[in-house]
Amino acid sequence: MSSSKASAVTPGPGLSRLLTVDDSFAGSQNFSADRARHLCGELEAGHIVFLPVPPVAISQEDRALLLGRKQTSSAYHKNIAYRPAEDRITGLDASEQAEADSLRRILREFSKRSVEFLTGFLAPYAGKWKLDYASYRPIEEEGRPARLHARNDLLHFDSFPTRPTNGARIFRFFVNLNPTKSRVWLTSETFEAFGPRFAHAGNLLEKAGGNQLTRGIRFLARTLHLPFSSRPPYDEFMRRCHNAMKEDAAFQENTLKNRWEFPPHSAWMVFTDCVSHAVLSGQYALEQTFQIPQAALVAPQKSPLALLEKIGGHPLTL
Ligand SMILES: O=C(O)CCC(=O)C(=O)O
Ligand SMILES: [Fe+2]
Repeated sequence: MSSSKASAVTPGPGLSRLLTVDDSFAGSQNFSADRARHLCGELEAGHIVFLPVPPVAISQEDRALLLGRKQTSSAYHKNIAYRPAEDRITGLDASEQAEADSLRRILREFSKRSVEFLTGFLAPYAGKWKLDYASYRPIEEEGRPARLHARNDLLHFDSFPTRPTNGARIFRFFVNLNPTKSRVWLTSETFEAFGPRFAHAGNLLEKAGGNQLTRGIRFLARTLHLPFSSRPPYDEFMRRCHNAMKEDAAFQENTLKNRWEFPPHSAWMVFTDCVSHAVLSGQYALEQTFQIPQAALVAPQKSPLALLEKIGGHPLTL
């Protein structure tokens, strides 16, 4: 990287690296087009961009409100999601409605500031992304009970069961709000290193793509502009891959891993569809998700969609 303000740690081929950018808080006027493109390329290849100083301001008052919630809301067990398109929050219990307005305001502002920052920082994506949900994550992740497929302490690539991306990529921006504790992640091999192996094993790609008949029906439906309500084969594959990874105890145990600690007040961003990741511990984080379409990528040929279509030899989107 040409900028003196970034450094990379290289843990090994096929594994995600960490790139530290320590002048991001200075404002997006600092980011040249070359630099933004370079960062997009690193992210798309499965690396983590780490910002020791978060570029998104959150006032002391709002921080206190978010951190104070846990003590006041004993019935609280879930993440809170914010849907920017509807300006709506979900995940609150009936007893928590009194806090709904201030939470919505805080998440709306976080979402807006994340977009403003990333518009300059990752300019190639600006305006082309689909703004997905933001979330507040107030629960301690260590020992958090969850169904196997919902466990985030097991390595996985992200796939949204209810929001298929149809080949667009899942990009996430996190801020650790915890005043004293790091958020701890594991990462392993990237999708490029590991996905194709997985696609071959267990005929996962075959199963996701359907047989020739389903492919034929899908083609016909598309040609005739008929609605065909199946999950796109790409999302079907990514979902199956996500589940299979979590079900595979030997993989979880034996795969090469790197451990990352994101300290209090730091931020990081990652394409979670190609960085195999697990969160081991940490409490109180904010997160904003974006779907980045193929057309906005700087290296679309390296996207999980392109890699899978090359292996499968047929389109995986609808
Ligand atoms: O909350 C985190 O740190 C990451 C959890 C995760 O893997 C996810 O939300 O998909
Ligand atoms: Fe995840």
